[in-house]
Amino acid sequence: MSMQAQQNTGRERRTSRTLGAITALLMVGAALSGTANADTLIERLQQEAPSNWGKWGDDDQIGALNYLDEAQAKRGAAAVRSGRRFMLQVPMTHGDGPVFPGRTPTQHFMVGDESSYSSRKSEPMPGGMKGSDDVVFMYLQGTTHVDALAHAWYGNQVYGGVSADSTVHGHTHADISALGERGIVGRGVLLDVGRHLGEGDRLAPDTCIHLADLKATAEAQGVALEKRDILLLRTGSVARFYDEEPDHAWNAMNEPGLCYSLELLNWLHEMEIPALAADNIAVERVMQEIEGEVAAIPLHGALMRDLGIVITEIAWLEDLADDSAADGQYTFLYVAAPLKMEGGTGSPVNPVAIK
Ligand code: UVW
Repeated sequence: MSMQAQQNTGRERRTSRTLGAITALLMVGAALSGTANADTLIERLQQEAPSNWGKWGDDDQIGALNYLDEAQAKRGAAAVRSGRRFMLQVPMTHGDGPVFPGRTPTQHFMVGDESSYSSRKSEPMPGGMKGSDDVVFMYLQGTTHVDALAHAWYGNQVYGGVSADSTVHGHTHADISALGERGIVGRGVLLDVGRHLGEGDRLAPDTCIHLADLKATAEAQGVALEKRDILLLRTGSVARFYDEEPDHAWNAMNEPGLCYSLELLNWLHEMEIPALAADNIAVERVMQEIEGEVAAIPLHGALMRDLGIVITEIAWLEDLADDSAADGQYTFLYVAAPLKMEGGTGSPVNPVAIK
């Protein structure tokens, strides 16, 4: 088979898997809207759940990042012992890498390189210097990324109670640039749930992570969780993608992740957790059964829209986890700077953990 034919076959396979995943989501959406139009499952569930709307004023756009003040930056810095650094982004690779079904991986194109000069399309600059240029086309969620608080909502309102019309043609409220102005800096804690509760060192597909699992993992690691900690949840899922599914359209539907519960939401609220990051596609399980009904990414609504908790997805936690298992230190200074993409739904990010 020619390379072109192989590429076409691969593309067709990916397209059909992507369409399958989207169809599954649409079917779930149709089922939900068919049964519960103005009163969806997530709306009903969230009536009992905690909310941070109004806590930092009517115009607030950064939610629980308000908790991350100077004192929290100093608390994070106090966790640094050796100075070892861990970069938590997955590689950005042309046409490859884990993305949510329906999104395409990063496309990277060279605009100018040595071939521009050897083909005489360009001339060196006066004095002889040469240079390269390139462009990317990518989903802002197409690699390790931070989501804007208004990126996910239910009903007609986004974070803070602002109309969902504010999302049209670019977010005018709670976009990613608001988080980019603030940055995410504080004490990070790795909860290696995969290593402590998984098979081998990874959680099996379809595993729900509950509050009790987070607490059991912290206890097994000998780490005391404190108010305003930034929590990094390792499932082993991104590593599984690279080991077992080099095709970008991974089976995101049955990835392990957090599962919705009021108990979890109340705990996150009481602990004033500002941000969560995970090595899976959605932090939570994509499809969840709650009270006999199916919901897709319900925690996106509960965390971002209602609590203003900032989430980071597709994080690379393997090196940090190995190092932490070796030295028993699961706390560190965590620093992540989303890009100031005005009106954007999210931002690629390369978070840094410094131990
Ligand atoms: C999904 O969970 C769909 O990913 P994101 O939050 O990046 O949109």
